Amino acid sequence: MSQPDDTLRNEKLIRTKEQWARDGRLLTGTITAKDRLPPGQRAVETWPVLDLGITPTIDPTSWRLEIGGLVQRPASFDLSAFNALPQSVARSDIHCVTSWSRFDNDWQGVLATDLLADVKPLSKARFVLFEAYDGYTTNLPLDAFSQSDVLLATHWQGQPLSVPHGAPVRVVVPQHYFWKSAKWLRRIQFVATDQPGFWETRGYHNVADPWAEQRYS
Ligand SMILES: Nc1nc2c(c(=O)[nH]1)N[C@H]1C(S)=C(S)[C@@H](COP(=O)(O)O)O[C@H]1N2
Ligand SMILES: [Mo]
Repeated sequence: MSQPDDTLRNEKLIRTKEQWARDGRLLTGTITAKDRLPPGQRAVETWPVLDLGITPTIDPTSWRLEIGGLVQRPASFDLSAFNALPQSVARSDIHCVTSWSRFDNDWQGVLATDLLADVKPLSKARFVLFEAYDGYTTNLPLDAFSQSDVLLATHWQGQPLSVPHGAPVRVVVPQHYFWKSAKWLRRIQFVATDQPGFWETRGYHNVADPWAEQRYS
């Protein structure tokens, strides 16, 4: 075995690295955005508006949220009945399939778990379909809708949701791409068989896990 030839060592590079170690270079002591960004995403500060281009006009007095299908207690909430459900806050990140993510959104509204306790899905119910006032639809397994961070939101960062972002009530499903989070929510149907929604029938992934980069089917 031959000895390493010390004269070939890059002394300059070694000195530089030793200096970096003394300086603590690249140590920031902070968790970087990268740890919170799913693959292919970039963080944004502003909150973009994305939809089909139709912003429905919703009269608050005639607004209803219909809960139907495979539930023990179907419901038609008007705004005051909806607001009488238990209120919660939850902080989460938004991941949009168009590659932006927005961290630390403070939502207020009704947790999906609290709604489920009220309407009591039957054991046959396996999926939920969301229908919105602009005609948009999207679908989720009941298991995904039952996560503790899912809510029907009325407020964002302490303020009532704006109409372009889905007022009076939108869905927020943080662990999925944001197209699963229906704005201007009108109806939730509990069903036994999955039924792909607007984007799910147009080439988008049915599951939509951003960490697995399930953008397209
Ligand atoms: N009712 C309704 N909900 C919707 C949509 C829509 O067109 N109509 N677009 C979806 C898509 S593709 C995205 S990315 C998010 C955008 O929500 P934002 O405009 O509040 O950012 O809403 C989702 N929910
Ligand atoms: Mo989207």
